[in-house]
Amino acid sequence: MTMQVTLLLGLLGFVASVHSNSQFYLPVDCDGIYSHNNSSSSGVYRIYPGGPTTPLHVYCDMDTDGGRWTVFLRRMDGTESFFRPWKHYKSGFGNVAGEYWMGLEHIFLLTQRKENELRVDMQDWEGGAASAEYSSFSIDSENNGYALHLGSFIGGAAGDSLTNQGSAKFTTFDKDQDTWEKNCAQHYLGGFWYNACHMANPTGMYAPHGAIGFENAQVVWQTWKGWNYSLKTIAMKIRPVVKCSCTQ
Ligand SMILES: [Ca+2]
Repeated sequence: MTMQVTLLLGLLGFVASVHSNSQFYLPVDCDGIYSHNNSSSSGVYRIYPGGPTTPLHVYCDMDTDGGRWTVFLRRMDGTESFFRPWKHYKSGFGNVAGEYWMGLEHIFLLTQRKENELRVDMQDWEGGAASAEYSSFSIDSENNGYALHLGSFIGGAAGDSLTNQGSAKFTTFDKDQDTWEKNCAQHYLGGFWYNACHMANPTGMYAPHGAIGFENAQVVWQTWKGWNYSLKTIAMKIRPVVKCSCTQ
């Protein structure tokens, strides 16, 4: 009897909270959060790219160039290891308030739902910052190697280091889908869309610039800082493309 009452009260409480809270909604991405409340600030939010039963915590960038960005990769202080196996890159790892990888399965679900654009923001160790922007970004399912489909480079002072890898499948040290005779992830210490192998290595070894001797295995964006420079921060983020309904 007591249990039934408790359950009933709990249920009533739930119904009341849903009822009194007009903000009860299930955003698919950070764009959905922004659409619901355009004064939302950058930070960690819960989204539902896989449906109502599978919430996912992500970092939303609500500041850069109009905001609405769902961040799927963030490096900022070296606290997280990115030299990880396939299953980790598939499901995601890290701390969404700090360094993390969202997970290929989640990225796949997000990019299947809407047409997205890609922005890559990065900082060096001297106070400089730059970005690279691409018109579209999506990936295939695991059955097709989570192959990347990258649109055109549309701007940003960092330059275009990603078109080179724009149709690559994803490779980790324990799953070689690159076009090199060896394994790019083993050699360059990350997990990424490598071909043979890269001009961009955002998941490479994190270190203060100059702290490690070997080129290319660091956090590289070649067209901005060259092969032998490990970036201080890098973030990869997507948002739905806004279709222009204006008349020409
Ligand atoms: Ca290979």
